[in-house]
Amino acid sequence: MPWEDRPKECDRPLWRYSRNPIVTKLVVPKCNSIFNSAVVPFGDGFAGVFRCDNDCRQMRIHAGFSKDALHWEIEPEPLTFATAPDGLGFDYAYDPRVCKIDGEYLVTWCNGYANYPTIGIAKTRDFKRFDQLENAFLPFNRNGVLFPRKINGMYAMLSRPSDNGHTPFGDIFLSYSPDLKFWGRHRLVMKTDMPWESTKIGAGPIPVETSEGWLLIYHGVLTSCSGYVYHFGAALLDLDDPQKVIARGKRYLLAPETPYERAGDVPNVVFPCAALCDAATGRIAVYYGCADTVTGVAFGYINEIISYIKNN
Ligand code: BMA
Repeated sequence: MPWEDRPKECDRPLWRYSRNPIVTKLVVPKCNSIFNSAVVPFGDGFAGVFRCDNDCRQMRIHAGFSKDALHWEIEPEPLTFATAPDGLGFDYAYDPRVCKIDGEYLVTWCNGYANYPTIGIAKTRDFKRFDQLENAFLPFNRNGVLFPRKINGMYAMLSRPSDNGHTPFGDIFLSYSPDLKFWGRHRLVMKTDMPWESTKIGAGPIPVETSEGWLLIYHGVLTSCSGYVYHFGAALLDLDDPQKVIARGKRYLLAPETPYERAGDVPNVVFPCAALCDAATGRIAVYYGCADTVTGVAFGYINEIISYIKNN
């Protein structure tokens, strides 16, 4: 996985790659912006699903491939589905996550159905052919994030019930499914809390399984005089019952700071959607959208993030 050591002057739990942004609109023709995107290890390299808004400002998702997870080749055309449940529309797609589970890759995203946002799901083995499954929930919902293994025999997904607009509220909920088709046993996990996350929160990358619990990195939004400000924070959830929050950081992990996070189509946004981890070294690389325009990556150590959550 990609890596860069912590710069000497940095005393934070995450630090940005010095060559951010790693993906810009130049990789895809007729593109407006590439951000809020998900990557996973694949074969002897990496694959991903990228949010590419086109120059009609339609929101689409595209597959991509990379040898080093920093330089990406992204398919020029949006991904399409080889099969889809009858009657399931596909008006728009954004903010994908990719989860490897039982040898398959499951993609979740904010899926426009009847022009309302909800959680779409598709599966792929090769990032070429995608088969769409049923939407997980009724509208309105966003930020559907699967756990990377079944929990007590069930698929588990975090999500953020919302509205049809820019949603001035939102907490993280957990739902279970025996078959990826029918979802239920919906439970609250976390509500908004500290000022940096006081407007709404939503799950980010696929949770990382650690000996201390599931490490959940999530986005938290503050409403400022000039609009929303997106940060990321972290919490630890119980391994067997992720509805239980073991610890939650009161301080944010990362806030918009650099010019590419401060300025863009939507200023002051850092929006995490994926993480690559190396168990041997404890390293994590978090992929995040910057100002709804480009994609960046930040590095850290999982044990330091866990200590940061517990100590703050
Ligand atoms: C959210 C989503 C994200 C976006 C963010 C900031 O509601 O639409 O895709 O990054 O707003 O604009």
